Amino acid sequence: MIQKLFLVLMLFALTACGMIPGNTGPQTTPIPTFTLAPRITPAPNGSQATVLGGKQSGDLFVWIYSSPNPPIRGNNTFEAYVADANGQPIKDAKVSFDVDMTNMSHGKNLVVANVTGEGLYNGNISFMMPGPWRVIVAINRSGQTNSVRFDFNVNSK
Ligand SMILES: [Cu+2]
Repeated sequence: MIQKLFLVLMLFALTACGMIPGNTGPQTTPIPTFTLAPRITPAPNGSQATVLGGKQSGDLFVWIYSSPNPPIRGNNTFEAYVADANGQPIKDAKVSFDVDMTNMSHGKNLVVANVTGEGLYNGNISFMMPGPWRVIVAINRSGQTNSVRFDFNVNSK
């Protein structure tokens, strides 16, 4: 009886969130690890945050930083550092963060990042609940877009 009530409550909670996920198993997505190319310097100027992950897309290298790290439910500052294959910062891109959970959808949430210079782009991201989330970083340079996806967990606090 109690179990049944719990199930109903669970369903209600999931439905309230958006949609019922196809896979209800626990989906903990590890923070991606990345082996740095020898000539790339991963430390962006001025950023004190710990790197959340780094990836390559075409001739671009992208690192994201979260403050706090790991990210928490509520407000976080995300920063992307974008460099070319020679380790030179890409300073003139348009960068956005496409934010959603990986086990359910919270709808479209696109954060346009601010250019803060020297290859850094930042934006404020609010995570509605703890659990598995992803941010797709889109980097647009003169009409061409590279997208890099980062999967990570958001803590409750
Ligand atoms: Cu959710």
